[in-house]
This record gives sequence, C-alpha cells and structure tokens, in this order.
Amino acid sequence: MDAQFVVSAARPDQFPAESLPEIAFLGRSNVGKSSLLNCLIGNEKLAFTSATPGRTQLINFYRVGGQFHFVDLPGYGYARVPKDVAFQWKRLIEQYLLHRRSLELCFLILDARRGWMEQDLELKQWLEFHNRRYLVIATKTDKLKGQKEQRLQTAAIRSHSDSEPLPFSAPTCRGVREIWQAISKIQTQQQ
Ligand SMILES: Nc1nc2c(ncn2[C@@H]2O[C@H](COP(=O)(O)OP(=O)(O)OP(=O)(O)O)[C@@H](O)[C@H]2O)c(=O)[nH]1
Ligand SMILES: [Mg+2]
Repeated sequence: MDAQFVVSAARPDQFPAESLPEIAFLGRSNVGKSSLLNCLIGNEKLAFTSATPGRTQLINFYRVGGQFHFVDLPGYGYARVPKDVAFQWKRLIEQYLLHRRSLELCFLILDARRGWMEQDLELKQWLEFHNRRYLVIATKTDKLKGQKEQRLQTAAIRSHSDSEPLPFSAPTCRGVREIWQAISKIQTQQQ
C-alpha cells in the first residue's frame, strides 16, 4: 500500500489539516503499535519501531493509500519515563483524542500475554465516556505457547471487551487481513 510519513507533532498546532479520516494506534509503551502500523501498510520500515520502550515520543501521522491518516501515538505506562515527560505525553494524547474531529477509529492494542492492564482499562473507559469508536487488538500472539494458552488469553481479553478482540502477530503480519476487513466494515457503516 502506498504510504508516506506526513509529520511528527509535539503540539496540537502541528497536527496536519483534518483532510482524511484517521485511525489512531493506542497502547502501552512497547506493545507493538508501530509494528502493527507497518504490517497494515506492508512496509516494515515506515514507522520507527524499537526494542527500547518509549521510542515513539511524538504523534506521527502517515498518509495511507490517499485514503486515511494512520496516527501512531506515544505509548503509555512506561515507568522509566520521567514524570513530567509522561505527563506531557498524556496531555498530548488527550488533546488529540478529545478534539480531533477527523478521528474515526482507535485501535486499542494489548499484549496478548498480559491482557488488560490497569491503564488499558482506564483508556477504554475514557474512550467509551467520550464516545470514541475503538477496536481491541491482541498483539504478540506468536509469544503464546500452544492453542490452549491462546484460547485462555483470548477469552480473558474478550471478557472485558464489547467487541471481539482481533488477534495479531507482527513477525508474520498474521491477522492483518482481518484488521483491514474491520476497518472497511466501519467505513461502510459510516456511509
Ligand atoms: N514477537 C513479537 N514481537 C513484537 C510484535 N510486535 C512488536 N514486537 C516487538 O516489540 C518491540 C516494540 O515494538 P514497537 O512496534 O516499537 O512498539 P510500540 O508500541 O510502537 O512502542 P513505543 O513506540 O515505544 O510505545 C520491538 O522489538 C518489536 O519488534 C509481535 O507481534 N511479536
Ligand atoms: Mg512506537
């Protein structure tokens, strides 16, 4: 898919014009937001990924297929970020989520091994309170051993979800087709 980097924003006045419907990638630091974004556009090098948590520190906008903006947000919950920096990130993310009119869908991305953690649940409640549409994605499923663990973890994630969590794994991009299908379904519902 044809995709280009648009801009990295540290402040709302740096966000690009609201010219395209947006899909935001949300989740804990290091959960695999940027890796998922890369799989969806079929370019493993576009969004910067790293084994060091806290690498995405700004809001990065990508233009995808001339049709969407994909919005890669900084991860939350990384203990080693200084408190004032963590506060700045939270504020930036909240400003984006609260006011962005072109935001159509959020991916709430969980580590399949850990399931819902406190800050994920807080974010979920926040999204529901503010009427933001979201889909839950359980990533790193390749790290689950065997079908039994996969079944148990999926059931645990489902127990707090209104919609079916979508399983995903970045090394093989497994699950990417179903995620694109979910995006198109939401697009058609809105037309
Ligand atoms: N095994 C496995 N590793 C993954 C998967 N997704 C991401 N990773 C690895 O996890 C690390 C973090 O991935 P990123 O995509 O940079 O995570 P992020 O959520 O964007 O991280 P921040 O931007 O720091 O919040 C990298 O080392 C990735 O290679 C996955 O599905 N399976
Ligand atoms: Mg990232």
